[in-house]
Amino acid sequence: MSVGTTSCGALGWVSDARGYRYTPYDPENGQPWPAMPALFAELAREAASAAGFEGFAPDACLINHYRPGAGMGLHQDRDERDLRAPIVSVSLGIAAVFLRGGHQRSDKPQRIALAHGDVVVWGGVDRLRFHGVLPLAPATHPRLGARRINLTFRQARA
Ligand code: MD6
Ligand code: FE
Repeated sequence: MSVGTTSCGALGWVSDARGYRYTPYDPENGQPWPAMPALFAELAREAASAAGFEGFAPDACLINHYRPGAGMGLHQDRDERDLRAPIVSVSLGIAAVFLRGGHQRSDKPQRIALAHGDVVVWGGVDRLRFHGVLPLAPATHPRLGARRINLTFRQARA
């Protein structure tokens, strides 16, 4: 089971034969990505600020859609230009187990439960930790049904 991905904001995340990168256009339709709703950007800025990262100004929001059985392998997020900026992650829908690893892929990850409405700020000395999501257990959320949506706000360009 895989994760469905799209984006909003000035830049979106694309993976194809040329690799992984941020682009201003959605390759599926050649159009700019939908604008990032102002309320989303504000929420991300406030969450970053509450965690000690002032002036966060996201230009990309990745939207990942999971069904039960889907998960995400351990990875680092290092394609943003300035790694001093944090990433703000918002989880919606059914619960997930987030894996918070170390700075080596082989470091044993800590398991963190993420529920609807949870916000994680991922920055500073922790910005390059390996992390992932265990395959989701079957469940149904009253608002979103049998799915999880994760929004990650990034400063990709600045
Ligand atoms: C997810 N999140 O929660 C996947 N990356 O579905 C991530 O890969 C992630 O939550 C960077 C920073 C925060 C994250
Ligand atoms: Fe990530």
